[in-house]
Amino acid sequence: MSESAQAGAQVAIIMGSQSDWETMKNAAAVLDKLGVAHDCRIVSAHRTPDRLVDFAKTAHTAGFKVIIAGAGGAAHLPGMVASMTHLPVLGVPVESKALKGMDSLLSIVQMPGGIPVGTLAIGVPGATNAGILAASILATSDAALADRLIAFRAAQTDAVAERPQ
Ligand code: RP5
Repeated sequence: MSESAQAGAQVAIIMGSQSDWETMKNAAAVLDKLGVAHDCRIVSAHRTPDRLVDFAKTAHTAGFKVIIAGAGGAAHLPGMVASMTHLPVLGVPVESKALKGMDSLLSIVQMPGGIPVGTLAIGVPGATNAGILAASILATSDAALADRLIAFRAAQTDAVAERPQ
């Protein structure tokens, strides 16, 4: 990455294509709600391999603490990023048209021992949970964020009706 991270961004949200944004914007949205600065970029393992190497090798010095990587189909992005950084990488399998994201899921989840990618669910729930999980990781050393995360979860609980309407 030649340009520096957005001021104070601790989470990088990267995706293989503009077409992944519909899914990955849900990770950004929940990080916004929790007040976690993030930086969103398109980094393709297949179409922009040099950008991928540059991003992964400089992510730590750029100030990122967690990387969320979403990709679909032959989804090499999260694993390739994880191979080049010690930062935690959360993988989001984007739902593909042909195989409904099963290809993405299996591409991301089956990492060889030694290079972990924390793999979330296919599609929007996975992107949302990747954002929450990134915040949870950061909250282990940020008491104010932990308070916001606890409040977020309490509000979610309170929003569940006792009975169906
Ligand atoms: C992957 O190929 C991307 O992550 C995306 O999910 C999929 C399709 O990309 P586009 O053809 O829409 O650019 O690399």
